[in-house]
Amino acid sequence: MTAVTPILADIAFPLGIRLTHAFNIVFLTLLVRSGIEILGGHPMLYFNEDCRPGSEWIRFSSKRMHRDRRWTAEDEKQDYNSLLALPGHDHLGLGRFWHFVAAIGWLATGVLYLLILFTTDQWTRVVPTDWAVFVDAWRTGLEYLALDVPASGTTYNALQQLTYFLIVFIVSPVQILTGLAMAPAIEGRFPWYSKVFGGRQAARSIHFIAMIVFIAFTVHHVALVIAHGLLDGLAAMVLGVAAPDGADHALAAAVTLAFLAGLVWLHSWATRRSLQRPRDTQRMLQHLLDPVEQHVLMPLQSRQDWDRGDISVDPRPNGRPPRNPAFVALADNDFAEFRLEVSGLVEAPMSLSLDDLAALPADEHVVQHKCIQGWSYVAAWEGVALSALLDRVKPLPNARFLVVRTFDDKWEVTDDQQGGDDVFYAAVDLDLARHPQSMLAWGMNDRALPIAYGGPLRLRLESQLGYNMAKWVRSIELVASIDDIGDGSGGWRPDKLYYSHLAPI
Ligand code: HEM
Ligand code: HEM
Ligand SMILES: Nc1nc2c(c(=O)[nH]1)N[C@H]1C(S)=C(S)[C@@H](COP(=O)(O)O)O[C@H]1N2
Ligand SMILES: [Mo]
Repeated sequence: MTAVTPILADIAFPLGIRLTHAFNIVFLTLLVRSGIEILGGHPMLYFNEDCRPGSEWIRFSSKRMHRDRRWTAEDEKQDYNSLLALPGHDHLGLGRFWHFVAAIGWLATGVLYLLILFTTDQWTRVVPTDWAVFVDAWRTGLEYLALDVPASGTTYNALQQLTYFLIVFIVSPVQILTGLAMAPAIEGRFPWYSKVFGGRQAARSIHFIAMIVFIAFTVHHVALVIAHGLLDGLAAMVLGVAAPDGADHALAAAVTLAFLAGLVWLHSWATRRSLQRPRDTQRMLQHLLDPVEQHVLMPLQSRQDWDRGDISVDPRPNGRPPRNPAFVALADNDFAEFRLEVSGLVEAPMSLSLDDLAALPADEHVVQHKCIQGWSYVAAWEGVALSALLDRVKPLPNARFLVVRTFDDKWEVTDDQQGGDDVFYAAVDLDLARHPQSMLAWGMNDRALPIAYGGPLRLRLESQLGYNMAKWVRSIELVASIDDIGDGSGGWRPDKLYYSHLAPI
């Protein structure tokens, strides 16, 4: 082996590289912790699209509940500790807010990093230009195995260069692409796209595996930095100083400690704020994400058209059927007396029986249902397009939202701190209601809509996550503002569980 040359002797990282390296650590740690929170929403991973209980390849939960049929998907959630998850304690909605805000920051950091790499000669450090790098990496690997610190090449040794290349140019893009493949708006508009990864559930599994790769890389990376000389490494990556002296070492160590302290403070602030002031946190993060979701994701209209052969057998439902007397009496009489009331800011209010609804032009879509928790299934839904209904009631110009109210008293959480005594409702933007695959469904898989899945009438919004697709619909009111509806967050779950009022991702 050749004499060990001082590693990094000739790298003085420019400021841009040093800053993006630091921001990468900030956003990545937020992404991992919030990702773990999301995982807890449905702590099972699959490589199939119907998520049948027992078909997962891995689970992170001790609950085993599919032996009887009284559980619903909500019961499968796992609440993780706040040290692990952001914010922890079963706050899926807030976890997702943090994940998407951090993802935007991480993407911006990545774009900046790539701009710096490729507008200078910095890229030569991380992009191999010669196949010999593989042979060299192998040799370097053997040297590490012999517990030798190998000689560096021009800057990094071949193994370092290859792992940096893989993380930046393979694993990061995979993480972004699989993340987007799980957004219902994108899956709905470009159904072929998530199939590239083998479907939404495979994308979710790959997304998780890539996180493990990130964590493994980071552990290994930091170990190597230490093996190569921690203080030299920090001087290069924190101060941009090559061939540092003792004063540089001290300063680099101090800046690093201050950075780590700031990082810990940020995480604990985000966690405490989320747990102590969830409504404020919801509003704050919603404010940051709304513009992106409104302009980029909400306009995407679902064009799903699955094969009937893909329809899932006996999927898990979510939410327990209402128990209030009004609903029970209607059900006892096969919903003959059921009337859907459509009112509010409309020219022609209506009261429609199931027969009236069935007499309207019928649509059918074979589509995938995606719950915010993570699970999915495929079904055929039959019903009337919301746009066809709206054309009949004629919304007034100032109407902006449909408030869809239900018979659902949420009796199962009435004693809960979530305050479940208010009925379940969903507020739907008029534009979204007019999407071609937004409908009021009265049929499922060629049968009358079963009560378990929202019979006699439920909402379907195929470019969205499932939580606003109100089941057991009772009435629709058109309104100009949702500020005074419920707690003003745009739906029962947004009100009680701090979910986003938009559900395209
Ligand atoms: C642009 C970047 C990213 C986007 C757009 C994104 C998007 C998403 C989405 C949509 C989900 C929810 C999945 C569901 O509905 O079930 C999710 C979950 C998750 N994300 Fe990300 N993500 C990104 C980056 C990352 C990174 C960098 C990590 C970790 C290194 C990460 C770790 C996780 C984990 C652990 C989960 C939960 C479990 C799973 O679905 O695998 N994400 N992400
Ligand atoms: C506190 C944790 C970290 C420390 C102390 C650290 C330190 C360093 C140092 C000293 C270098 C200079 C080159 C070398 O010595 O190999 C470096 C480069 C690099 N680090 Fe980190 N790092 C940390 C976390 C991370 C994380 C979490 C990632 C990404 C997952 C990452 C990705 C990279 C990449 C891609 C380079 C090469 C950058 C370039 O040459 O343009 N680092 N890191
Ligand atoms: N009335 C009512 N509608 C509801 C819910 C609910 O709890 N009550 N849950 C929502 C959620 S979170 C999901 S994922 C879907 C589940 O639909 P499914 O049970 O037909 O699969 O219904 C949505 N509509
Ligand atoms: Mo859901």
